[in-house]
Amino acid sequence: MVKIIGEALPNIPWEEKPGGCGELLWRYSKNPIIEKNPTASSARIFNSAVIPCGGGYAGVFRSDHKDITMHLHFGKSADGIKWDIDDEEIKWLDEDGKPFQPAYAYDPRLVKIDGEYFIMWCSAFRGQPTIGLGTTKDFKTFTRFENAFLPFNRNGVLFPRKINGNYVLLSRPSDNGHTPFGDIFVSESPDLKYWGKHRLVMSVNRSTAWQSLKIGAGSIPIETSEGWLMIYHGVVLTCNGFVYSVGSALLDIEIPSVVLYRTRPYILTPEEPYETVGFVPNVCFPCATLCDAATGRLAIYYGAADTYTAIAFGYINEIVDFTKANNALVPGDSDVGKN
Ligand code: BMA
Repeated sequence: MVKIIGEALPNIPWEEKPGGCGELLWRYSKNPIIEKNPTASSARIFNSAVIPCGGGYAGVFRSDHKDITMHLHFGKSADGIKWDIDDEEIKWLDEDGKPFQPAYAYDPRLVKIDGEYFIMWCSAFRGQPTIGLGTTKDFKTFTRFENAFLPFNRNGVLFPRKINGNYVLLSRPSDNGHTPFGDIFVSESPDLKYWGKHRLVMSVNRSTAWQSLKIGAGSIPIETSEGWLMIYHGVVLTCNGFVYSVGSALLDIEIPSVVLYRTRPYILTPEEPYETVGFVPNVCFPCATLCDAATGRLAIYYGAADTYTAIAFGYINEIVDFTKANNALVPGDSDVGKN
């Protein structure tokens, strides 16, 4: 039996698997949970992060404004489904307490470590994409750390605790455009400022087309007795453009650069109209999960077609079992990754 190291979340958003559904994951019947034009300034809210907070939920949302610029907005919810999202973007302060706004900000992730919330996002560093990192204790004052990473990088995802004394962050170095390559790496830091011990975690898998072009970490890894459960996205370039699907992997608990298992098939791929039709068709892009350690229920929050926010449900023990039973490592995955 898979043991989940985490907290109980009895009010997790949840629906049981519909009768007759043979899939590992099933979609919320009222998807999408965030429709087009959700606030006066926002054209589309998607690829966003949520976390339990104060008996309800807090979220940091990617809002593409009606002038098509990318911003982060704060939102709150009693049930994780109906969200009250600020119309104004999050106002950051730098570490000296002076206002600082990134030129653009997108694809946030959110984690709580030792009582403090940390936000990762894709940020502009002199106009080039890299990982932004910031913190808040109360979702009222937000402090942005000075350029945490060099360009070009995306999909920064912190583990939910230190490992062997250091903070650990997954990322996907790449280039400055809609990059045609990208593998997942891991970096360590004693203080969230100085990063090193960079290692390769996981490469694209060219024998499984859905993850053959680039891959990137999705939600915060979940600690289990079988390893860190990592939900990630994989991309294939078709004659009609990119298609973003979702896969799962298990990473070694003590040495997370070692991949123990990863799925050969995807576990979610664009199928529903809100995933296949939108601003960018054929995108399922996971950025967050909610997890009830008591029951193993998992709610995966994903951006759909760069237009909507949607939820898929599953059981962690079933996802772990599926990942093991449908494993396809590529050369290098099971190495420590430091060479
Ligand atoms: C990636 C990121 C995501 C987006 C995806 C599909 O490069 O920019 O934010 O969902 O492309 O457009």
